[in-house]
Amino acid sequence: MTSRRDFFKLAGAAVAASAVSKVAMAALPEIVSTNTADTQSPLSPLSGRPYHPVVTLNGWTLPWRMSNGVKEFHLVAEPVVREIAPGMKANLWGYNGQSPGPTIEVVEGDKVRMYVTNRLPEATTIHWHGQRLPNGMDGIAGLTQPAIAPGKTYVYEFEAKRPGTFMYHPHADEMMQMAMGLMGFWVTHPKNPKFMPVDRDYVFLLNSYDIDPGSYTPKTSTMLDFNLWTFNSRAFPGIAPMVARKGERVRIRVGNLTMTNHPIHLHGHEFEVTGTDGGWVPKSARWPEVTTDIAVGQMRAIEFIADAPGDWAFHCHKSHHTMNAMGHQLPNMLGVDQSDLLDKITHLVPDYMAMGKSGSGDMAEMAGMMPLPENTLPMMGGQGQFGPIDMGGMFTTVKVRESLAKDDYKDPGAYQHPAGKVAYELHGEEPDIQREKTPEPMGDMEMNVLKPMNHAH
Ligand SMILES: [Cu+2]
Repeated sequence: MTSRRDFFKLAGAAVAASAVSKVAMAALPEIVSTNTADTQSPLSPLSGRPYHPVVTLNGWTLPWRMSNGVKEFHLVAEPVVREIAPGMKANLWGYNGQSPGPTIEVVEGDKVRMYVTNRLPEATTIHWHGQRLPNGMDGIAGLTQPAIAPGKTYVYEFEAKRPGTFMYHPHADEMMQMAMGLMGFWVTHPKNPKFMPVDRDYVFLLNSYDIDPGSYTPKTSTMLDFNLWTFNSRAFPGIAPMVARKGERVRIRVGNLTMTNHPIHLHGHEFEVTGTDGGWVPKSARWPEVTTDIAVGQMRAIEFIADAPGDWAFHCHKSHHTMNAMGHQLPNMLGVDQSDLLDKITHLVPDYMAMGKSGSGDMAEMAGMMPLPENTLPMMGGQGQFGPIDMGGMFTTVKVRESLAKDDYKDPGAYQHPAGKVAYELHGEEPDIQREKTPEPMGDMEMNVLKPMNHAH
């Protein structure tokens, strides 16, 4: 396995060149940043209390230093280039090289010091969403602190009192700064490492952007009409799968920082909501689900036993959220015969393809064949072992395998289905079905009942 160090580029040179004074920076924790959107291995604690680290989907955890019993982290708010999926990059604002920023992991009772350096062109703050802390550490520009001007570094100090699932984001020019991707995940592990143990603990944020096909920078005044729906600023097919060995207990923690709710749906398993913004849900209060709605500003932790091997879809159930930018302004061409039109257009645009007559699935097949504007993802893309996958946006898979090492988070490839366990094409005759009339029709209406022959009555 590649060591985490390989992923980090130390940004010392960049610090000296920035508006931040070198002398002031000398006493701060080194700035660790990354330039990859890949899921990085969990960061096992080297000091402090033990815990089972989380894995950030297409993200990473920020290392810290201990200073007189205080865990110190250094977040740098700055413009970044984020690969949304292969073939598309976005100019976003993030922390330490990526958007979202790195995940912060601490333990209940830890004393925490957060250094926040602003390399954005405008003032910012960080709000530690959901935390119990002194009011003056809550990060609301104007209300609880002065805004952090460009080039300045502020310090937040508090004790991580409550174990659970949190987020961080600016509370200064929020509409702009969150639409540009300034956000990150925060996990406070319980002091007792045996409390609610799981084998795999995945975390990610739901985010959305409005980036016109062919452009790189989000439109930040959009209220509802976002066109890119992402898990941790990645769109399918750019989102890594979440993997588990058969029988493992898996937790997935999701925070929603978009402007709408997302019913998140897992195939092939039932899960329980075990945690919310407010803390852990007692066993007696949990109920089984296969879809849970996550409202704006909420966090949900779901848990299940990964007992069914396979490549199981995991996605937002709003179908427009599993589709990329190109799909949102198409007319419905179902049943429209375009052959006449095609003749005429081909004279003008030789590459023109008439699409949509029998649905829009052909968009997925054409992905890669059809010329798209530069820096634009097809509306749906991704290739499965049986063909194109008609999905984009908030879609990935949970891959459950019979054997997998404890610390193995790599994509194990496509699931090898047992013989006879895949839906198959019918060849030859239709199954023998007897059509029989109900003896007493209701009024004038006659009802036909389909009755399989081999069914006992
Ligand atoms: Cu959604």
